[in-house]
Formats: sequence, structure tokens, C-alpha cells
Amino acid sequence: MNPLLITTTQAVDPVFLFIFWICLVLLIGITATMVFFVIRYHRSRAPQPTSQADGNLWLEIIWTALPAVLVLAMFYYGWSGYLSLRDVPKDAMPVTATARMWSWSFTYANGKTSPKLYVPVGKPIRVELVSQDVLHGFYIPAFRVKRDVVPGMKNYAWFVATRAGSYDLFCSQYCGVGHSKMITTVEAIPPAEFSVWLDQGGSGAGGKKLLEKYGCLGCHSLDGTTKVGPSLKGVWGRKEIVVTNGAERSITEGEPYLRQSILDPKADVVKGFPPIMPAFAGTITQEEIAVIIDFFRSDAASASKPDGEQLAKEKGCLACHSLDGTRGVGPTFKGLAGSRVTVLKDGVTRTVTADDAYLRESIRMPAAEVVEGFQPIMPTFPELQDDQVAALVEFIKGHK
Ligand code: HEC
Ligand code: HEC
Ligand SMILES: [Cu+2]
Repeated sequence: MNPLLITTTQAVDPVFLFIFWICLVLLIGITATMVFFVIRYHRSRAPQPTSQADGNLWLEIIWTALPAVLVLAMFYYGWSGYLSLRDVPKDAMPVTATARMWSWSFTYANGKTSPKLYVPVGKPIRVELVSQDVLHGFYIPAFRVKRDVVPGMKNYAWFVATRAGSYDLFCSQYCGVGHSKMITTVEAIPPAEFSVWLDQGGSGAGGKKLLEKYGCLGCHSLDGTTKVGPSLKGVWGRKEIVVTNGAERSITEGEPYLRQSILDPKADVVKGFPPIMPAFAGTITQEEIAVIIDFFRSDAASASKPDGEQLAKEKGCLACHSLDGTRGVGPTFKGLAGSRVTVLKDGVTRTVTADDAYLRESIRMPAAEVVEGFQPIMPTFPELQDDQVAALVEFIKGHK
């Protein structure tokens, strides 16, 4: 680790101790003097005035100057500590912390998201603070970091974990009934382990990073929309008409075709697209192509089957909905599927069966039918794809 790096703990603790010790010395000193004077000059001991002094210039200078110097030193020390807290080291790794009622999620530069804040030991982390709804507070006591997360305002905090371990991360602003559930951890792990963690997982983060690095995403989307080139979403296993040497043929995309599309795109040109993709032969290594193709493959796998449990955690559903039958801010998921639910719709109360369509609609448009006895506070999740909603419905149905 950089020996010049001042950690947030080092920026806060000495100031705290400095002020603490000064206060303690003053408290004890003043109390002791007071007690001594009360006893020593008690009327029973000294019935007559003992001194005629009506002032002492030097004493007054000292007891004005000394506290002034102490207070200014506290200010100076505190101010420079504060500056270190706001001055993020240049090589800090960016992570976005998104706060919402009532959960945290962390997004890394490669697009990977996690409900826990994984960080490499010894590396400064710059956390961009984003709130989706109300005022929250980003608070990691172990690193002496506490910063408000204000909707619509850019804010940040930074810290560095100097030792591996698991540290509590809280919300420090009361943000509604589920406030106490906004608790997660910072998982500080060795850098090597961290880079493995960052690149692994169904999201194929390493592949995505390469697509960014080579500018592929300027012409190709990952969400299904057509840009200059066809979308790379679901490209693995897709049937496509390509033009090879002027003749059309139908292919199913697999490894050799994808490899060739990257190295020598003009060999087979997807029908309906101009042959403008640059050839990457010589620029991109074989290993990198393998990672990209793996990404397409895992993307195809994950696209065809999003993980409902993972989604429920990431989207914060479980902050409001329990799985064990206890009533939370929202109704429990346990036994919900197939049960009879009384809902309020357009001011009219009626009882419906919680079938797939009902569950889907409850997720898509929470305000349309509000379960009796609950507040209409469930947020909407416009970013959810249809297959993700379906996965959430399956997840709910799995909790009988
Ligand atoms: C300047 C825009 C541009 C860039 C940059 C670009 N592509 Fe393309 N790509 C296209 C176009 C246009 C097509 C369709 C025509 C064709 O097949 O050549 C295409 C086709 C493809 C195909 C075949 C898709 C299919 O449906 O059969 C793959 C795979 C592909 N690109 C991958 C990549 C990768 C990986 C990168 C980055 C290393 C990349 N492209 C960079 C424009 C681009
Ligand atoms: C901020 C808390 C909150 C979050 C987050 C939340 N919900 Fe809800 N949800 C509620 C409340 C409150 C209700 C009951 C009132 C209503 O129907 O709108 C509810 C109702 C529901 C219902 C209907 C339940 C029933 O008994 O009929 C379903 C299904 C549901 N939510 C699914 C989800 C899913 C899936 C997610 C995550 C994508 C989610 N909720 C996130 C608070 C929340
Ligand atoms: Cu909060």
C-alpha cells in the first residue's frame, strides 16, 4: 500500500483523540480546582476576606490566550482532517452506492452489481452516493465515514480498508419504517481474490469490460436495441442470415462464426447491415476473444433464465417482503401465490386470487391494486425486463 496514503481512519482518529484529551484535562483540572477552592476558602476556614487583589493582568492574558490557542488548534486540526476526508486519492477505484427504501446496492465500473460492498484491501475506494427516493446516510463506522445520500444531489465518500474483514455498513438517516433493514457489509478481500470476484458471475463482467475497451458498444447494444450493428444480446445461438461472397446463407451463431465476425467481419456480413465493422485481427488477443465469446455464451444462459432470488435481493424486495410469514412493510411472500387477497382498486375493495397475472401486475403496477391494510408505498421497477418479472413471480411461487 502507498505509505503516503492517509486513510480516513487516520484523518479522524487523531483529531478525535486530541480534542478528547484536551477536554478531559480541562474537565479534571477545572473540577479539581473548583472543589479545592470550595474547601480551602469555605467561610468556616476563612471568615475574613483573605485577599484585596482586584485584578491580575498576566493571569487574564494567560487564561484568554491559552483557550484561544487550544480552540484554534482544534479547528486547524479538524479542518485539515476534514480536507483529507474530501480529497480522494487519485488512484481510487470508483463504485456507485445506490440507496433506496430499504436496501443498498453497489455498482462497479464494469457493470457488476452487488448487495454487499466488496473491496480490495489497501486500495482507496471512491463511492458515488445516489439515492433513488429519500434522504439516506452512508455510514461505515469502522472507517469513520458518514455522508448523507441526498436524492438529486451528487455526493461522494471515500475510504480504504487496510485489513481484510467484514465491516458493518448502515444507513444513518431515518428513512421510513424499514430503516433498520438498511444494513449490509463492506467485504474487504485480498486484491487477487477481488479481481476474480469482479470478473466472475453470470454477468460475465470481464467480457463486458473488453467490449467497452475495444469500443464495440459504440455500435452494438447489450440490451436488444439495434444500433449501427446488431445487438449482441442473445447473439450466442441466434439464427441469422449472412451474406458470404455475395450469397445469402443461414447460420446459427456459435464459436467459429463469432470468432471470425470479430477478426474478419467482412467475411460474413449480417444481412441488412452495412459492412462497416473494423477488423480486429492483430488488435485483439486470442485470450480476449475467448473471454468475449464466453461472455456471449453466459449472457445467453443468464438472459434465458434470470435468477429470481438474486433479483429479489438486488432490487430490495426482501427489505419489505419477508419469506417466513412475518408481516413487514409489505405482505410476506410466504404462501402468497394462489392465496386469496383483498385489494383496493379504484376505491373499491374486492378479493382476488393471487395467480401469475396478479403477481405480475403487482410488480409492474404496485399502485393499481393495493393490498388491504398496507400503505401504497411499493416503488415501481421500470427497469425490470419481462423475463425478470417472470423470474420474480417464480421466486414468489417457490415460497409456499
Ligand atoms: C464501427 C462499428 C462497429 C464496431 C466498433 C464493432 N462492430 Fe461488430 N458489427 C458492426 C456491424 C455494422 C455489424 C453487422 C455487419 C457485419 O456482420 O459485418 C457487426 C457484426 C458483428 C457481429 C456479428 C453479429 C451477428 O448478429 O451475426 C459480432 C459478433 C460483432 N460484430 C462483434 C463485435 C465486437 C466483439 C466488437 C469489438 C471488438 C465489434 N463488433 C465492434 C459494427 C461494429
Ligand atoms: C418499499 C417497500 C417495498 C419494496 C422495495 C417492494 N415492495 Fe412489494 N409491496 C410493498 C407493499 C407495502 C405492498 C402492499 C401494498 C400494495 O399492494 O401496493 C406490496 C405488494 C406486493 C405484492 C402483492 C402482494 C400481495 O399480498 O398481494 C407483490 C407480488 C410484491 N409486492 C412484489 C414485490 C417485488 C417482486 C418486489 C421487488 C422487485 C417488491 N415487491 C418490492 C412494499 C414493497
Ligand atoms: Cu436509509
